[in-house]
Amino acid sequence: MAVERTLSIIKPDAVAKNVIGKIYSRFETNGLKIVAARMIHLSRQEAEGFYAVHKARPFFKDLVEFMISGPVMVQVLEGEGAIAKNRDLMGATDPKKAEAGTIRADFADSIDANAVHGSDAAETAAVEIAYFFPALNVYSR
Ligand code: RTP
Ligand code: MG
Repeated sequence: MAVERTLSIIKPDAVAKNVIGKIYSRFETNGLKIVAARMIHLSRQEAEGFYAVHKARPFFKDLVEFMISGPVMVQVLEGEGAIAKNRDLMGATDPKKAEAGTIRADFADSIDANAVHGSDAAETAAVEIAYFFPALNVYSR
């Protein structure tokens, strides 16, 4: 399997719960390396731009409000099959439907406050990584 990069965000609910380290540990023990990271409090414009694909959806306004409700931790994860692997570790969008042992099953409260974001395909991963990290600030290792 090819080595890939994916964009991960630890959302405001999980940052507020003080579980950044616990979530990082899941990445590390499952072969995903953190090759870039920064904490940021998104502006409304940044959150709307990031989730622009969902602009027409009924949950868009609530999603943006939630994403700007506090700081988030943004990281690039690198590893074999990183995009699908991160999605597997995250679990289903709705934590009630997420498999036991996944990040969302263990740390998320609701479909709105669901602890983490992960890119869903190679194309979106490339766009999302570029959205937050200039190439020089990603450290392949
Ligand atoms: P994410 O983009 O945050 O990683 O989540 P995802 O791929 O699992 O889900 P996606 O369909 O991309 O939706 C983005 C976020 O919008 C909220 N959402 N609410 N009420 C609803 O039906 C609904 N559907 C989606 C979730 O917070 C989801 O993470
Ligand atoms: Mg998504």
